[in-house]
Amino acid sequence: MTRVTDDDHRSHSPETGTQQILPPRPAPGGTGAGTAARVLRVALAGLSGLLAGAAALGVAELVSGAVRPQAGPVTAVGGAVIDRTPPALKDYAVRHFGTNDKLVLQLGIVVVLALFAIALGVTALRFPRTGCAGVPAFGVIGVAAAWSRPDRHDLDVLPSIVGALAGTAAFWVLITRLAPRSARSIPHEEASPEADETPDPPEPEPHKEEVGIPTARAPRDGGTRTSFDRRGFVLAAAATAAASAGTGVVGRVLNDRSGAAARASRAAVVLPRPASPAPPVPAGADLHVPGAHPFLTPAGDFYRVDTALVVPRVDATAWRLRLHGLGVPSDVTYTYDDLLRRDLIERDITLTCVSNEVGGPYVGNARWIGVRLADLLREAGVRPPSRGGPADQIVARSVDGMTIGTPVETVMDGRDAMLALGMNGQPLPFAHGFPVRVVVPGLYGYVSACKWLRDLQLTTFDAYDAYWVRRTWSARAPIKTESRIDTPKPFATPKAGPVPVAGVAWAQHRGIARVQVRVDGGPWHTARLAAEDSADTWRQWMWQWDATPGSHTLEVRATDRTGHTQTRHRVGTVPDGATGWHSVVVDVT
Ligand SMILES: Nc1nc2c(c(=O)[nH]1)N[C@H]1C(S)=C(S)[C@@H](COP(=O)(O)O)O[C@H]1N2
Ligand SMILES: [Mo]
Repeated sequence: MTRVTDDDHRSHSPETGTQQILPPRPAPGGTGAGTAARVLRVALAGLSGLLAGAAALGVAELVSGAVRPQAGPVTAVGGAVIDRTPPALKDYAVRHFGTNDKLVLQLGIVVVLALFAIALGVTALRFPRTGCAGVPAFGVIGVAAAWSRPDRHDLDVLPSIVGALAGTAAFWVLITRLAPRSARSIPHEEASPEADETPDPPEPEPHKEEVGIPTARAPRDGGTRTSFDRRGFVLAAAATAAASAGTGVVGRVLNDRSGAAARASRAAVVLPRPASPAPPVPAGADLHVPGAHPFLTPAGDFYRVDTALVVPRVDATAWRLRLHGLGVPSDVTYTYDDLLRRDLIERDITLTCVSNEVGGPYVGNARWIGVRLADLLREAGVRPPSRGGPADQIVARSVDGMTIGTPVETVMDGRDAMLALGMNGQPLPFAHGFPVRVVVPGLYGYVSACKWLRDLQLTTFDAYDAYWVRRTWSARAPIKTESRIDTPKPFATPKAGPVPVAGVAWAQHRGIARVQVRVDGGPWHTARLAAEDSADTWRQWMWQWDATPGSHTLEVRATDRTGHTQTRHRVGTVPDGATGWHSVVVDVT
């Protein structure tokens, strides 16, 4: 250890245990300039922490560009947070932030990180080693998060490790620039007590023993002890900021380019004419009531619910699907072209998320093109349980580690369960599962609609709990009969007289038989139903209301073709979907 002593204040003090770069308190009668310098130094220490954090993230982004976008620390930590989010909170987030929940989560992580980085910087003024050790601690969190993801790759830990190293180095360089001129190095936290012989002089506070990590070789100006290497700090700070921005931008570009092959593979897809086309949508399926949702949901407006902070971009030419498990004599592997060359079916199917609260937006209707899943299963030797098959659950796995369990019986009962390749006439959008996803009419998405599919495994419900089932959601979840008022909107102020009340109702695979509306708890009125496309799609409805001035409550309920009328009983979305009647309060003028 190199021992450096102070020139103008020979250090005679015992180690008191406080290690600091803070200048000693100004002697009585000290100047206000000294105080200002201290404040400045604290601010710059905070800035040092921030810049070091930025450097860590920038470098991590760069490295993730070489690994994969999902490996970036913010994404990894965000993913790990999602994995551990209690169902009620996840549901709350989905509802209140909508599809922005992911942005909110990542911003939250960055804000927390920034606050801690500032705190570390300020801490380092007094405890430089502790402060510096805090930076790698964040790296450890990033590594642990990346390692805990269900879809982890070995190299996923690299961005956090390299980022933390870079951040620590930047932190050290910046913090040491803030050391008082007189203290030409950083104090040692476990300094040796060699200097203990001499008693502690009362004031100024003794200068601490130091190890030889020199600060910038600033000329000994014999100035006050509140001075530090300003020029060195400014240069180091500017360099760190530039390096953070540079690495961050290059990392972004690399991460973007990593999707190029996937984009090219999607652009090259030509969906063939389906062997079994969907019948044309009946003319009367869309009532075109202003303010009501269209019968077919454009892909760009289609709700999106998933745990992916970075949308997986899969190269269809390299994609493989493996089908295996209980009752499958030998594994089968399919390429994208294998599926594309088969007889394809085209169907209109309404998807619904179990997290959709009564009246909520997480439901959409699209025209899907794909391979009938039951055909693939039968060819592979799978029999449904009712025919003596040993597997009652088919577990779909995605490239991002999602697992979704679906009853084999349901997939093979004759409904149009499919491996979808196309949505509304186009290859699947990346956000909706390109190259291949599952669609099963009548089941909530979390038990059927696996996006970015890569593996299908036959097993049993006893043997395996899928992702959301491990998080207290029900293992089996048929979609409940529901209806929604789309117009008028809540707290609308329509004029007295005829007001169209309209919306949608759905009971996929059972079909909607009737929709009723009532005002202020009065008698039920039967709404006019739009033409039915299929039992697997939602159905628009409309009722002409003769509105009278004042505040009114509109309520809707649907009855499906099994004769079941939507229950009034309100339950939340956990564990298997919300129930209750949707109501809207309006103020007629
Ligand atoms: N890989 C993957 N697939 C997934 C999910 C997911 O988080 N990851 N979410 C499921 C849920 S909960 C729903 S409701 C549907 C939503 O499909 P969409 O985003 O195309 O509307 O996708 C399902 N498939
Ligand atoms: Mo969902």
